[in-house]
Amino acid sequence: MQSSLKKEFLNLGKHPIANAFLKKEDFRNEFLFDLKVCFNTDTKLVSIKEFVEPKKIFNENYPYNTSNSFPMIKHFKNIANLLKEKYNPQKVLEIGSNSGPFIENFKSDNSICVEPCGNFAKVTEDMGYKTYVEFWTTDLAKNIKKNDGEQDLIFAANCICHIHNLDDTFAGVKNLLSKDGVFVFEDPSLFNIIQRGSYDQIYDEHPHIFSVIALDNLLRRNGLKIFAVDNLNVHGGSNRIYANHIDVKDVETSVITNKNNEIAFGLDNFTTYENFAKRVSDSKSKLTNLLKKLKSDNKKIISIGATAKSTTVFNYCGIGSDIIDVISDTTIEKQNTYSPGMHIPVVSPEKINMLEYDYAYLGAWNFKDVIVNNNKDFINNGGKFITHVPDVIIF
Ligand code: JHZ
Repeated sequence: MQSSLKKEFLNLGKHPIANAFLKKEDFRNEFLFDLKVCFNTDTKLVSIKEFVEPKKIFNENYPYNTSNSFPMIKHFKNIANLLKEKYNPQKVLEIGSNSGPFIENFKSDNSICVEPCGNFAKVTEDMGYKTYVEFWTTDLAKNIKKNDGEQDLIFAANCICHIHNLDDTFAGVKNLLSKDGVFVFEDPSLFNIIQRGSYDQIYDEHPHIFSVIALDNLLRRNGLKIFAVDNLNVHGGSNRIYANHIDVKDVETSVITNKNNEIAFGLDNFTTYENFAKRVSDSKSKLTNLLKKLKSDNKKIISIGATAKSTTVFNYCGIGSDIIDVISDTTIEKQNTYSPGMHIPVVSPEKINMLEYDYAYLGAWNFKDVIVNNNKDFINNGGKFITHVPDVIIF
């Protein structure tokens, strides 16, 4: 896709697969790639330069279980109910259904899942949903149309920005969506990332980071258009995009407002990205200086949430187990492993006595309120949190 128009603005160095938590015996064979980020001056799309082969990331060992981030279960129940009320879809398809927190709100006899990670496909299959254990492509869309007919609601959360070929992705949706059908998808917002300086949302799983302006360009050239946008708080700020066939319905004001805000902020302008790169480099210096100083004062530091985001921070900033003793995470699949690249041990929160730690770095800063609320004893004991979003601070 028009690679000649891609201008690089950020180089985060060598990175592992952000969710490939590993055992000691696999350290030697760890896969690394160059994490660089580009801006396409034609479509305005922000993408990473070197894509990682999807099968290396999304396979039967994929550990990110949406249902483990407890607030997300409620989030998906709410949106499922809202979509039922608004559109009353007869047939529903979810692309990237993971462990099923969205689809479980729809009847299994008229709902279909698409999920390339075998471990999670089995979960929705066991729940009674027909599940295609495949990557989303136009070919698959054609196959589903043949077997199951057109779909009235096609939903995807934190999935479309994972797919390399967006033209093929949107052409597939166009092909399978019924005449008055809606395509609803949510992904982290580029606007929020640039505003908050959360460069850690850039990693192999996110080959693209979406602005509304770029998405509108890409959808339109594939026969779809955005008719509404919701701004969400989840994952540090996401956009929920409502799209339909290009010739249906009027465009709501939320689309125009979002596009105008993005343009006023400069998301269509390369200089904005050059400035962001400077902020990222400053954030690295501040965070590493702070952590090194605390360590030289003999402070004990834990990180909460073995996130894909913290993989980016630790690898970019060179933060290893000499600085962070341990990472705690509620996901069983991540426990008793080591973090990708920097090899910090990951353990269950149940194995941790938070009162032994002086500082807790928020690897899952997007769940700050939940984490702070769950750690009252740590705070009462004098424990402090550290975050780098939107700025490096102790609180
Ligand atoms: P969380 C994921 O990124 C990956 P990550 C993915 N690629 C994507 O697109 C984005 O989300 C949007 C744990 N936890 O949701 C659970 C605690 O330990 O921020 C999770 O492992 N204690 C699909 O990995 C992790 O933190 C807690 O109290 O950056 C949170 O991961 C809570 C609330 C969570 O996504």
